[in-house]
Amino acid sequence: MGEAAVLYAVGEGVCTITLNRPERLNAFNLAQHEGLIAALRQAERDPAVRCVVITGAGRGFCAGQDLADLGDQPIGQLVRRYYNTWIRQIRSLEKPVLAAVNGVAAGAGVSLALACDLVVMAESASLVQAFVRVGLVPDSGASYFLPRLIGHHKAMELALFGDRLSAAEAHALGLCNRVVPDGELQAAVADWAGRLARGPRSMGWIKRLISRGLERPLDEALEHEAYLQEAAVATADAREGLQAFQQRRAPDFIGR
Ligand code: T3D
Repeated sequence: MGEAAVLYAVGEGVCTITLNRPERLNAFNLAQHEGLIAALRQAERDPAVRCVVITGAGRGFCAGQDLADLGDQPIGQLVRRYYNTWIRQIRSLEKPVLAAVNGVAAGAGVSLALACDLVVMAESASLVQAFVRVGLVPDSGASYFLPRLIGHHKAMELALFGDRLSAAEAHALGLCNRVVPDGELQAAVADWAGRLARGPRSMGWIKRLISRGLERPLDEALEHEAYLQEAAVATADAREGLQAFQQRRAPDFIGR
């Protein structure tokens, strides 16, 4: 049997999901879709997982659809059944998800990174809105994420021309949180992921609130905040946070 298309590892509260088709720059075939969907499901269910990192094996992060292995499903079915599923999983997972963009991301590979809550890019990594280059339209949430993150005109420029955007350019536009030297990506990601994995239960609810922040009126946001604050204050982590503050020590959160 060949190597798994997606690798899954958990250590110290951090689940690392690695797309593992390096010879194709981790482009998606069915095995990789299924592996990613299963990995995200497992990360969601496992209480030991408090933060998720998604990265790619080899020199690429993810080159979008594998253009040499399109399978025989109609394209709409492929998009709805697979791409849309893992995008929704990432957005609804009540744990922070961090994209460690180790190399080039293209097409749906960019959408994969943008769907994550935090994006750290290696200096030599790049983003390509490749859809137009092959006569397609943005999918996997690209038309949703791009204008929200960078506005209509810049989103149109990237989507219409499909030019490669360096990590520095992506950072200047606000498409990633940080750019680090290639050799420091792993350590930088481990540092952030470790901090998130030691965070309180409320992190999942923070994600829920911020993710919906742009979509709804103030009154609805205020009510949802009040509702989730009631849930947060009832957690062991909130009790620990308060006690730690009073005792002038660092809190020891357990994620519940
Ligand atoms: O079913 C559907 O189509 C609907 C879903 C659509 C979602 C999408 O994501 S559509 C967009 C699909 N992706 C692309 O169009 C990207 C195609 N790849 C590229 O444009 C370039 O490879 C990159 C910009 C990503 C990287 O360029 P570069 O010069 O760094 O690498 P390379 O030499 O082009 O690629 C290295 C190898 O990876 C090469 O194989 P080889 O020659 O060494 O055997 C190349 O063929 C392979 N590769 C790269 N991208 C793909 C791929 N193989 C299959 N599918 C790919 N997407």
